Parts: sequence; C-alpha cells; structure tokens
Amino acid sequence: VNTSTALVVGFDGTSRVPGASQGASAMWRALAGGVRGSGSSGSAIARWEPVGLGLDTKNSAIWARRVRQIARERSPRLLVGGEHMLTFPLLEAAATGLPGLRVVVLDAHHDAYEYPLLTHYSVFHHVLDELCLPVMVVGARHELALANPKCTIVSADEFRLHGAAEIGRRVAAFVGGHPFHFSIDVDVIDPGELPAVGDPVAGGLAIADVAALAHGILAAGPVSVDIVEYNALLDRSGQCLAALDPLLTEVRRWMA
Ligand SMILES: [Mn+2]
Repeated sequence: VNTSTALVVGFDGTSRVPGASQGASAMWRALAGGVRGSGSSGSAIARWEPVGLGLDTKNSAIWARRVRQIARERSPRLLVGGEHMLTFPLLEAAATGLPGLRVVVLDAHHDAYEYPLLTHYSVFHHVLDELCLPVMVVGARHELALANPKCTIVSADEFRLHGAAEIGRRVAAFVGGHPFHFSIDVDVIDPGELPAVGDPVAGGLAIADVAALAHGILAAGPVSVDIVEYNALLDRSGQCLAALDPLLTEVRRWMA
C-alpha cells in the first residue's frame, strides 16, 4: 500500500495572534473525519499518514529546518498548518526535484512583503527571490502595492468582477502545464463567513466561490497542497471549522 505523508504542523511563532498552531490538528481531524461512512474515499484517507512536529521551541528557523528535512525525506503531498511561513521549507525541498515548479496561492494577503527575515508575511517574497519560483496570489486585498513586484496578484476585486470560472482560466494560464504547488490560506474567505483567522481582512471571497475555484485548481493536479491559518483559539464553538467544510471537502476529494 502506498501511503502519502501529510505534515500536520502546529506552528504560529511569527504570528501576532496565537491560535493557528491549534488549527493544524483541528483541520487535519476535520479532513480525516469528514469522510467517515462515505465509502471509497474513507479508505483513501487511510492511505495518508499524518506526521506531526512536536518541537518545544518558538524558534521559526528550527521549525523551518525540520519541515525542510522531513519534506526532503518523505515528499509530503499535503501540509496542514499552522502559519503560512511553513510553505517556504516545503517548497524549498520540492523545488530541487521539480524544474519549472509554480506556486498558486489563495490569500487575503500577498505575504510577499520585502522583509529580510522569513515570516508568515514575507514567505512569498523569499519564494520569489531565493527559490526563484513564479507565484500567483488570488483573492488578495491588503496593501497590494507593498508586494514584491515579481508577485502576480489577482485581487479580490478582480475575482468579484470576473468570477471563479474566468479566474480559474487565468490560474491555468499561469500554471501553463508546469508542475505546481497549491497553497490555501483560509483568510482568503471573507471574515463575515470565517472570522476565525489571525489577521482578518474585509472584502473577501465567499466560501462557495473559494470552493469552486479550489475545485478547478485541484482538478489540474497540483504536486502538493497546503492549507493554513485557521485559528482554532478564535473558534471555540467549532462553527468556523464547520463553515470551512465545502473547501475541506474539495481537498478531501483531491486526497482520494
Ligand atoms: Mn493571509
């Protein structure tokens, strides 16, 4: 039996608001538990081995090194965060073996501030400048002028103007048949529908639209996926995790 590795990484050390750390295991449980009793996809999820990192430190460099090391050893096809910084070491490990790799991101923020340290808000600046991977961020709506100029941005306003189908075509054109990684920051969803995120930005996308877009992107066959930034400490009732279900269902179908 071939098992795929899912890295479940509860780290939020560079984030202002704690809670994405606890979001990692909660989202993994929702991904794994959501298929109970649904036949074939239930057995498919059993082929995924969740691997956690129990590091007793807040040092982001140590977490990044560990993620990179495990990613090199096991080529995980899924990372469940935790904060967005974690995408960097995953891509760092993947990029070596995948020439032409591209990165498609859903996010309220571009996370491409030209800041010298690796953080959740500078991760794609370093992906662009250090790893030299093309990055497209869809759904961004916060301080767009401050992104690394190499970052391709499709704003939330453009998404509303053109709709999920047209934006899906733009993503496909950007990928252009190359291998690609798909990174989902759940704060791309409007805080009216999903308030349980560390840095909510008004004017976001509807969950149904995000699920529709993710459906098309996942159908194109990303080599790996991450889903990050769900804040479990801001969701004591679990209402937001339940609201995420249409999106988690798409990820679950991809996993099967
Ligand atoms: Mn974000």
